Amino acid sequence: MTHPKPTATTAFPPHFLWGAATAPYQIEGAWNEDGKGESNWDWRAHHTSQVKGGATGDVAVDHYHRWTEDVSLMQQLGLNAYRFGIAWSRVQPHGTGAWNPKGLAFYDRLIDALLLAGITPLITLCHYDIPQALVERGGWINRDMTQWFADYAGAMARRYGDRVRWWATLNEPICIADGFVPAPDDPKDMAAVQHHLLLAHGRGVQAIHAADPALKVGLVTCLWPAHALLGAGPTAITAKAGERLQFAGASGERSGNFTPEDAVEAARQADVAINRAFLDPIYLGRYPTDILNAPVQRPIQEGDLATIGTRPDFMGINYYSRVVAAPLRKPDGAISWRWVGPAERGAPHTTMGWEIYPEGLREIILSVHRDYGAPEILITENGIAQEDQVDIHGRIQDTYRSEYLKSHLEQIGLALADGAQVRGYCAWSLLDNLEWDMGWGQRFGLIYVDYKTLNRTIKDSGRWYRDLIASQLKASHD
Ligand code: IFM
Repeated sequence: MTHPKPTATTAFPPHFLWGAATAPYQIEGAWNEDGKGESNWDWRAHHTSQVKGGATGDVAVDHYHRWTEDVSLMQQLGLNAYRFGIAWSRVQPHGTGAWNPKGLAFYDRLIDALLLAGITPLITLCHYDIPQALVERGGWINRDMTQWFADYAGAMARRYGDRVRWWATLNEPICIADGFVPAPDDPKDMAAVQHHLLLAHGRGVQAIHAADPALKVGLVTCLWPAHALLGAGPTAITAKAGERLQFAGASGERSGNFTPEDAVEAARQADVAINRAFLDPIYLGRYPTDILNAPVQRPIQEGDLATIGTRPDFMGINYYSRVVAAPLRKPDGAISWRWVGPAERGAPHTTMGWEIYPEGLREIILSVHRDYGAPEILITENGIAQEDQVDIHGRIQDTYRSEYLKSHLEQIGLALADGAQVRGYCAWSLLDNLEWDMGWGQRFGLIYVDYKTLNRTIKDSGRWYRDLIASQLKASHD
């Protein structure tokens, strides 16, 4: 099997961060060790049947005990950056009140070892998990949560800010809102959660800057360029949200009960719901009109938008795919949208059911560059889940993963050439890990983990990434 050559088309800037990312619940394990409190994810795995196959993060991939080996693997990959999360319930078991010295010390040790290995640490403060004690007080539905989060963020910045410069407040608020509120089906609660997440982010930025204005703080969102589906089947044409329909004969032609303009409107709505609902308030200080006109109002109080609009120092983008939207008709005749997955369109996709669409990365980078004042950008996650096989020699020949990473890095190279301020890239993920409700079935790692023995093996894609990093760093020093 041949792997792509370890070169991306463009030379990346000299101080580019070449990293990999993880999240605490997905890798740490030790769910109740050394004074750690229960998190919402511990509770979910223990008390519901929502996680596939009854999987839990009780042991996860045992990073809590194997972190020295994992740092050494990062060195073997030649990473100069590592994005990881702090499990809030490990450092402050109840989310307010007493701190847990052993939990705090764990991250001290990890940070110090990373620095010693020449690896820049990037911290995420909330990668979905929060202390269960806070869920019992209403979680993200409760406005007080925004202050509890800010207090936690400030404390972490005071503790680790002497050694860690890059801070992400929340990972993917859309997923936190969709999956983790106690009453996810209640639109009023959902509106409150979405607003409180943004407010928590804004207060978090302020708390971290109060600890040290030199720290770089941002929000991590999962951005999906939204395209309109025009027609049916594998040959269906797609158009970008907001794009004028320029192709011959498209405008005005009907597909079923819908016109192409209806499809473009569907894509515009998808773009608002997935991307702009989070980015507009932060970068423009206002919610999109669709959200302000929605039947269920967000509980916005005076001053909230100014807080949410506190300009972050960077934008963290997780990129996996695009959304292709088709129009739906609401009972009142208005258009709404539905996601048309790649399987339905016959497009290539991963085992997550996500279309492989590297061009969307350049598109989304350039659209945020244009629409939000050329922010500094970190690609905080990008990767592919596939069914990796270990061959008889113990090797994982995951050419598809190297190809995936290469094709996406090429798009970053093109965006850089167009002037975008991309500062770094983190592959998702360093290690195979627990994919939330999907359990153990989705392997995203550069490093294979045998879930029985917990042994780690660098996959061929990890070696490919290592060679790419080495050649890029060499080129930038020559
Ligand atoms: O595993 C997740 C990660 O925790 C958040 N971003 C998407 C990844 C793949 O689903």
